[in-house]
Amino acid sequence: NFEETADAIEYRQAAFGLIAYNFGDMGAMLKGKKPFDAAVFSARADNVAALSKIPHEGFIAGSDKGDTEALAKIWQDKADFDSKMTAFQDNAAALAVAAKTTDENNIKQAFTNTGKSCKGCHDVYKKD
Ligand code: ASC
Repeated sequence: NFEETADAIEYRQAAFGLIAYNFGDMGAMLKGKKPFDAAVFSARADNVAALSKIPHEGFIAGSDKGDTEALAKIWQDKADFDSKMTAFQDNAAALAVAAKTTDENNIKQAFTNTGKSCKGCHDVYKKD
């Protein structure tokens, strides 16, 4: 367990930073900003799927106070927040599965679904 809310905030932010790096690189490949490398793409999708399980534990009570963009609304609508986090994890797991195939449409759809999970939660629960 975390000693202080600052530790919980740091923990979840570290995971989100790694998720953003891995997901961003996948997006660069899908958007043609760099060559598509199936092995790298799949490894990054595996990373995102594993990392997606990390942040939730860091959203402890009171950790809307501090160096964070997390809104207090998270703890007011905790059940909805939790279900959005689970949906993100499910989408990320599906993306990791899709990334092991050569079905480009399926990969792109799974990537889009995962990105929507990110944005859907940020729109409601993250400061602008
Ligand atoms: C990213 C990133 C996000 C999401 C979101 C998807 O690469 O840093 O927060 O994708 O923009 O819509």
